Amino acid sequence: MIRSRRINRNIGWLVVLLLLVNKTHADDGYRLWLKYDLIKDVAKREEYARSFQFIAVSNQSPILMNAAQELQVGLQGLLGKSVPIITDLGKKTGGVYLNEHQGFSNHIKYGDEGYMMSKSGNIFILANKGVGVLYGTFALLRHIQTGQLLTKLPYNSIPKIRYRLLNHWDNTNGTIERGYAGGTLWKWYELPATVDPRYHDYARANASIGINGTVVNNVNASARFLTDEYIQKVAALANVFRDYGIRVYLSVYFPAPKTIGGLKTADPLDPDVRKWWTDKTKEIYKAIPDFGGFLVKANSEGEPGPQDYGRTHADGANMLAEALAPYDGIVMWRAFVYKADPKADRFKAAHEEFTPLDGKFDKKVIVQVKNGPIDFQPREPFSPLFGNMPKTPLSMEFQITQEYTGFATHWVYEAPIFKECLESDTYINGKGSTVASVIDGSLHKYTMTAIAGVANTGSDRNWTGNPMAQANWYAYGRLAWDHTLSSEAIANEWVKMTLTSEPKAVKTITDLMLKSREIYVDYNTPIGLSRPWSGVHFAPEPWQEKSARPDWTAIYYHRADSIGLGFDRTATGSDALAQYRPEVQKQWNNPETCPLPYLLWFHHVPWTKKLSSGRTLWNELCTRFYTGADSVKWMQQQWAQVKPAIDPEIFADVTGRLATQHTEAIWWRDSWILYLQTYSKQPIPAPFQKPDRTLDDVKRLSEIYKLR
Ligand code: BDP
Repeated sequence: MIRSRRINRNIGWLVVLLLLVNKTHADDGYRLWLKYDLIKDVAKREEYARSFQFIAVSNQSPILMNAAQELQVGLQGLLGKSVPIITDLGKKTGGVYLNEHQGFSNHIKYGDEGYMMSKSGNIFILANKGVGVLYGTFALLRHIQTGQLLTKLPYNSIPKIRYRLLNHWDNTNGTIERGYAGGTLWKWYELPATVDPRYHDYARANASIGINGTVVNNVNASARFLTDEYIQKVAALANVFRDYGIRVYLSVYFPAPKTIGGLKTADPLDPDVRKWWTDKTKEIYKAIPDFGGFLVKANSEGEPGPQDYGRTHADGANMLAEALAPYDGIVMWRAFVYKADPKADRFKAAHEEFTPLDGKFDKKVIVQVKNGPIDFQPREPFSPLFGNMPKTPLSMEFQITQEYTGFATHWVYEAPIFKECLESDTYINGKGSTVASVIDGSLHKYTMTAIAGVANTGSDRNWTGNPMAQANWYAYGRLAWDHTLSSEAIANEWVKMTLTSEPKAVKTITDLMLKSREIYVDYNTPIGLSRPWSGVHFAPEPWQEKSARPDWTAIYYHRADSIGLGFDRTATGSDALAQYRPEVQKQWNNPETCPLPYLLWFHHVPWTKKLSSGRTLWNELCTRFYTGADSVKWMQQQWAQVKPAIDPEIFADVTGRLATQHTEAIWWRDSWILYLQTYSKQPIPAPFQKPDRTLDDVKRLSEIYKLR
C-alpha cells in the first residue's frame, strides 16, 4: 500500500515534470508547418470544436485512413479535443465527412487529385480518389491553422500541374550533392529491412503541400540504383509513400547496360540495349507497381549519354519511353547541357541542342528545363527554351536547395524567384504566353505537365538546416499545385502555421521574407551579374580565371575589363537574345531600356555609363553592394523585434545564422568591389566607406575556404 502510494506520488511528480519540460521545451523544427499547437483563443477553439464532433470516412482504404488520422491528430492538437473516427455517417451532423466517391457530378473536372469542400450539416470533403480527399483534408487543417472561418472554406481545388516532384540529389554513400542540411534522409545501409519512421513524416509533409512524386537519387546517378539490391531499398520507400499519394522515380545512369548489364555498348538504338532497359523496367515494376519513371542527365557535365554513340537526346529518351510503354511511367529528360567551348556562349547551349528535336520525343517524355539558361543563379532571365518547344511538353526545374543563394546561412525566401520565372511572358503565342502557361499545358494543350524542385531536405533534425528554408520547400509545393498563389499569401500562411500567429510578428516576418531575395541579389550578384563558377559555389571569387573549362571560370561570366562590365548577348556579342521572341528581345536588347535587374546579363556596360537610376554603372554597383549588405543588419534588427512571439530555440538559431549572413554579405561586397575597382579605377562613392581590407585579404579568405 505504502509502496503503491509512493509510486503514485512519483508518477505524479513525473507528470508535473513532463508538463514543465513540455512547457519550456524549445521547438526543434521537426514538425515543420504541421505543428498543430493549441489555438490560444478559447472562444475560437470552441467555435471550431462545434463543427468537429466526429470524422466519418466513406471507406477504410489506407489513404483515407491516413487522411482521417491526420485530421484527428491535428484537431487534438489545435482544439485540445479527441475527435472519434467513425465509418458510418448515417444521419449524423456536426462532423466532417471524408468522402471518396468516383463519379460525383463534375468528377471529370476534378480528376484524380482535385477535391470539393462544402459545409451544411457537416463539412464534406469530396473527391474521386482517396488522394484528393487527403489533399482536401490538409487544406482544411491549413484553414484552421491559419485561423480562418469555417464559413469560408477552401471550397475546391484542382492542381494545375500533374507531376509535382521533388528531385533529391542524394548519393549511395549518404551524402547529398549541394545539400546543406546534413546527409541523406534515406538510410541506404538499413533499407529495406529497417524503415525509419521519418519517411512517414516526409510523406506527410509532402502530401500536405500537394507533392506527388519524388526522385530519390542524384541526377549524377550511380548505376547501383538499378541493381536488385537498390530496387528493393527504393521499393521499401515506395511502400511508405504510396499511401500519401507519392510515387517514387529514379535518376538513371545512361551507360548502366554496360556497367551493370555486362553489355558492350549503351547505344540506345542497339537491340540488346533496348531489351536490357525493357527487362530492367519490368523488374522495377515488379517490385514497385506504381513506379513513376526515370529522370536522366545525359551528355551533360561529363555524364555519358546517347551522343557518345552519335545518337540524339530524343533517341535516348525514346528508348526509355519504349521500355516504360506497358506501364504508367514517364521519362524526364533534362535539358541542362553545355559544351566546353571557349567561343560559345553557355547561355545558348540548351536551346541549340534541343529546339531541333522539338516534336521528336515520344509521348511519354517530358523535357525538364531549368528556370534560367545558365544554372539556378539568384536572378536569371527565363530559359528561352520555354518560348520555343511548342511540340514538346516541357517541365520546370527549380532549385530549392540554396546552392547559389547562400547555402543554409543566408535567409532567402525563394517564392519570388519561382514566380518571376513563371510569370515571364515568352510571347510564343502572342502576349500572355507566360512560362506558367507553357508548363501547365494550357498554352499548347498538353496534359503531360510536370514541375521539379531540387530538394533542400536532409538529415538535420529540422529538415532544412536553416529553419527559414522550410518556407522554400513549402512554397515550392504550394506553387506546384497552384502557380497563381502570391508569394505573400504563401509566406503569410507558412509563418502562421510554423512560427507564430501573433499579428505584428506575422507581418514583420512576412515582410522580411518578401525582401530577402532582393537583398541577397544586391550584395551577391546585382544588376544582372552571375557567378556559376566551379568549386563550392559559396566563396566569392570574381577573380577566378583558371579552371578545367573556360565556362567554369568567373571571368567568363562577368567579362570585366577596363571599359566596363557584363556579357554582351546582343547581335554585337553572342546574340543569345535572338533565341527569344522579338517582343522579348525588344525589352532587353537596348541597354537604355533593359530593366536594371537583367542589364549585365545582356550588355557590356561602360563603368561611367549613366543608368536609368541616374547613377553611373560603377556607382550603382557600389550602392547595391553596400545597401544589400547593410540590409542584412536591418534584417537582424527586424528579427530581434519578433523575439517574444517566436520559440526560443528557433529564434536563437535564426539569430545566429543572420549574424553569419551579415559577415558573409560584407565578404561578398568587399570581394566584388575591390576586384572590380581594379578595372573601373573609380573611387567608392560617398557615403560608403572603403572596405577595411585589401583585395589580397579577401582572396586569401576564399582560398582558405576552398582548402580541404
Ligand atoms: C549544378 C550543380 C551540380 C549539378 C548540376 C545539374 O552544381 O552539382 O549536378 O547543376 O543540375 O548547378 O546537373
